[in-house]
Amino acid sequence: MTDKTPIAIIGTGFAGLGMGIKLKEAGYEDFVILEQGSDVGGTWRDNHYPGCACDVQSALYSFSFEQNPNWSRMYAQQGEILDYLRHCAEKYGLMKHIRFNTHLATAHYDEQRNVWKLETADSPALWAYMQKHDLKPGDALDVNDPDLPAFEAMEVNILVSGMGGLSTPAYPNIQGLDRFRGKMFHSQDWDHGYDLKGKRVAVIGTGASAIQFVPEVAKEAARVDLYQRTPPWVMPKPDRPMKGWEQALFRRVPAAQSALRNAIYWQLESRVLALALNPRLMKVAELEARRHIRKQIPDRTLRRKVTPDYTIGCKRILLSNNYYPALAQDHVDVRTDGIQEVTAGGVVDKNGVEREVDAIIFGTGFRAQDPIPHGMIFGRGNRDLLDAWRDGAEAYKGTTVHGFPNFFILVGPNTGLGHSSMVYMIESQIQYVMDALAQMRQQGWEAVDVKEGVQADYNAMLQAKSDGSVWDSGCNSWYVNENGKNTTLWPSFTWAFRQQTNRFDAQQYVCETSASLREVAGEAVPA
Ligand code: N01
Repeated sequence: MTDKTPIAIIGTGFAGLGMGIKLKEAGYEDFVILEQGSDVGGTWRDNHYPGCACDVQSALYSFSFEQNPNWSRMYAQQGEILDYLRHCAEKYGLMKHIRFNTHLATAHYDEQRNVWKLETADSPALWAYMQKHDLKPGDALDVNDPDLPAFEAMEVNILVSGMGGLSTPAYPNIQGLDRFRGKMFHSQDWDHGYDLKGKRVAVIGTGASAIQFVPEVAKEAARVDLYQRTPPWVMPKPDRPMKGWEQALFRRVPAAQSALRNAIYWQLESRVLALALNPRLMKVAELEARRHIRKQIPDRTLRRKVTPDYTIGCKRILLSNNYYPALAQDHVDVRTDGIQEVTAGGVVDKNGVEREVDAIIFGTGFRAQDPIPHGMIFGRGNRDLLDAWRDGAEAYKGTTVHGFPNFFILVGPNTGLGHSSMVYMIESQIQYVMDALAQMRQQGWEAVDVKEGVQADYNAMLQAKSDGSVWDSGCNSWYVNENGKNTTLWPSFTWAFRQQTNRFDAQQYVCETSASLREVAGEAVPA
């Protein structure tokens, strides 16, 4: 690897921007960030539904090296987090590296030349094409279709994915959805131009997104039918505006904000004792969640409907002070009979009762099990990453995948968290990638590919750790795949992940120099 290693990063969320910032800090200038949108921000740009906010305290849900003394609340709302990310991109000089409106269509690893060959498309043109052909994000593209917008080619040595694990919306497979003549949209594609005032609205899903937007929809709509398949456990959200004197203190004494950050970190981290090590301890949290229901919902029938029957923590624990009060209103109904079909004008439940609605909003989450679309990333032997992941996504330290050299996945398999800040995990992974790049440069390695057995052993260890944890306690969640394999969550303390990723462990990789690569290609190697 030379000093001028061309690197491509995909995405400008916390992961992509954080990676760019650390590259610049280390003196790398020759890198590009591909961004399919026209602004930075990743999930915090794409999710802008009413009520969208973070459920991790902002003092922790932010870069350790760029603390923000001006957070207006303990838990910032979407707009403020997006502004923070814009500020980071500007402050650290990343804007000139970002190619906006550029969608990565395919990435093929060229084994002979040790480069990733990328094809990108102009995203507005591509989205117009997808709309015309009724394709959804994540659907495979027919590269032979002459209608498909032209792709541009580029080559890089290192490819870093900052695409995130929860970016492709999941739509329910309900009969008749295509017949519906009213308005339909997913929480991630909120149509702010659609006026909900006085409308009859069906909401499908009761996850982290829905519990934030349902209270806002209920303020406007004439009626809300909330179709709940599984109730979530919801705890009180200890949110409040930050006080003027606190912000002034954080500005003048940054160590005070670091102290708050540390306190939050260790408080959240202590939950791992129950989540991962001894789920019986979750009873304490369950008692608090039950108290929350009793306090906020007077009606016994509704209380019963919203009370889960699985161990708290098995699915993500949600935080809200206004979700239950929203459900307790007369014009909001929690429907638990399931959906049989959708008609042109409404939703039919499994008892055959049809309820007319003007709009259906999907709070049905994301395709967490296939976070990277099929047909996008091709490693050695032209193998599609999703084929390598047929039995469930897996990586080594959540970051590298055997057969996909020089490809690093931020927010990769088993790096997700149910209890703390993803920014902490992202920073850990970035440190690992930076050390990999430094060692590649020092040693003259052109390709690093994690050994197959190393990846297998690592994943066996992860699954063993997940067994017996709360995530393994029998509920249905996006954390595990249909075979019960934990493909998404880091099943331990986050500081343990940081220890693992502190240094790039080259001995676990096949590291190739140009000479050995040329040998592989059958070329004569000069003495
Ligand atoms: O999605 P979800 P989300 N028929 O997958 C239901 C992050 N996040 O967008 O539980 C009927 O949690 C499904 O039902 P069930 C966070 O990591 C973070 O809400 O599968 N219902 C469930 O109720 C979160 O975990 C923040 O039975 C169907 C819901 O849809 C992740 O994003 C804020 C259905 C999906 O819930 C995803 O959250 C928001 C069907 N066919 C989100 N299919 C922060 O604050 C699905 N459902 C950081």
